[in-house]
Order: sequence, then C-alpha cells, then structure tokens
Amino acid sequence: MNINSVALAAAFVFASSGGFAHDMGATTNTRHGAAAVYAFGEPGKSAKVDRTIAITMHDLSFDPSSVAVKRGETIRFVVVNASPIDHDFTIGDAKTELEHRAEMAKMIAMGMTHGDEANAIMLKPGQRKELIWKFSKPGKLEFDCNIPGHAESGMRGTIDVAGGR
Ligand SMILES: [Cu+2]
Repeated sequence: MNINSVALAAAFVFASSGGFAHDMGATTNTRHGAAAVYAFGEPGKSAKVDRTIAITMHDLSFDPSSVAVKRGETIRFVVVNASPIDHDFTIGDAKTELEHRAEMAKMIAMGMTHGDEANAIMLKPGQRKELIWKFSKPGKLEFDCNIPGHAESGMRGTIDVAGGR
C-alpha cells in the first residue's frame, strides 16, 4: 500500500464513522465541532437577518448571477433548485471556491456525498434550502456550484460587498 492509498483508506473510515465534515484548508476548519473560521465573513444568525435574497438554480446557472450586499449585512439566501439534477451553493472567496471544488471532485470520485456546511449547501431537484451569512469585509466574493463541471460551465455568481456601515 502506498501513501496515497493509506490516506484514502483513512478518509473513507472517517467518512463512514459519521459526523463527516470536510477540511477546506487554511480558510476553514469544520472537523470535530471546532468553530469554523472564514476569511470572508461568518455564518449568520436567523434573528439578525437584514434581508432575504432568493436564488434559483437552473441547469447550469444561477438566477440572479450577481448580488450586491453591504459590509455588516446578514443575508438569508433562499435557494431553490429548479433543475432536474443536484447542485451545490457555496459562498466564498476565489480561493475557498477552488478548494471546495477540488475537495468535492475527490469526494464524488470516492462515491461520497457532500454534507451541508455553514457556507455550502447541496440541493436535490426541487429542493429549497436557506443559508444565512454575515458579510464582514468589503470585496468581491462568489457563489458557485462546485459539482465537477458545473462552475466551469458557467454555474457561478458574484457577490459584491460594498464598504458601507
Ligand atoms: Cu450545479
């Protein structure tokens, strides 16, 4: 057994033991209940929501594909999958999206599914889910579908976080 197959076997045992949360590198750490730390904001609280933004998932696109928010705002994203296939909705900076995409490709190759995280939700056809996020820094963020091939085919969105407040 080489190093890679040992790592794969370890990952599989961990996933099979339940409570699986995958590691997204430097930006987050969701393993074993440790508080996640994100470079681009923080999970929002339902009681603090400033406004709701509805997002519809189509075959390989989001509608709308760009949203504008203000620093300090807490947004409730209400996401509906109106397409006949599964999609992911991940909020993050470019680095986080790329890491998540690579991680998801690995997991899908191993036959695993992806559980929801504070900044990422997976929706089956017809499903509706909410994700509440507090945007704490101005800048450009993204919301991408990181199922292999989807973002690459245009299933991406931009979040413009203005400096106000
Ligand atoms: Cu997708």
